[in-house]
Amino acid sequence: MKILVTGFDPFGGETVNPAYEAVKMLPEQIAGAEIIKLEIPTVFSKSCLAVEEGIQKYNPDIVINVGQAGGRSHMTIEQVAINLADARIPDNAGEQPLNEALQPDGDTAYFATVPIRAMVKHVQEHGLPCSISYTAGTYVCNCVMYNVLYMTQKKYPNIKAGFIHVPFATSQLIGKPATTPGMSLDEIEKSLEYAIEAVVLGVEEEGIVTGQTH
Ligand code: PCA
Repeated sequence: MKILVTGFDPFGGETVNPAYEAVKMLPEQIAGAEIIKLEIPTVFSKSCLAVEEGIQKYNPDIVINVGQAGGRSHMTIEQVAINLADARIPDNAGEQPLNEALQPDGDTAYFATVPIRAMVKHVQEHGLPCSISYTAGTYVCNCVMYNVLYMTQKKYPNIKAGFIHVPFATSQLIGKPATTPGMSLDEIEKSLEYAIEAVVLGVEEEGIVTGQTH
């Protein structure tokens, strides 16, 4: 089994992106699956093309894209991507789409096709916090998650895909308000590793209680 794992480059004034920093730290194999690592640009028009180039080059069975969600306290596995680009800040190329559809002929939303509840459970069972998120935002991460799911449905039906958001790394908290949450890169990397391991091992996901009341 081959798994393509991508991480974004730094954006929004940060000098690192914990997503790619943690992806770089992943082992070459997880539970016997080959891990292929790729950095992609935080640019609406380029990020998905970079993922597709990776798909064509490496022919993976699974694609996991990883991005930074500053302000979240732990790793979150995204359930849904929506057909909307609405950028609060310009991306790394100065692009700032406002209230635009990502794909005029795409579905309103797509769900991740990896077993997200099994991933959450497996990370938690290793003593690290992890939960499902029901919004990947409306910026470049949602754009990548949406377009990868659109693309796999239309062109690469055998590929399963999912998106993971990670919190700020501890080093990024310097100069931010004292209440800003973050995790060490080691913890972020381990969380990612267990999430991926759950997919490879086919961890059972029946009967796991998740969800939110607000
Ligand atoms: N996080 C941003 C884009 C790149 C990244 O790492 C997001 O959540 O949209």
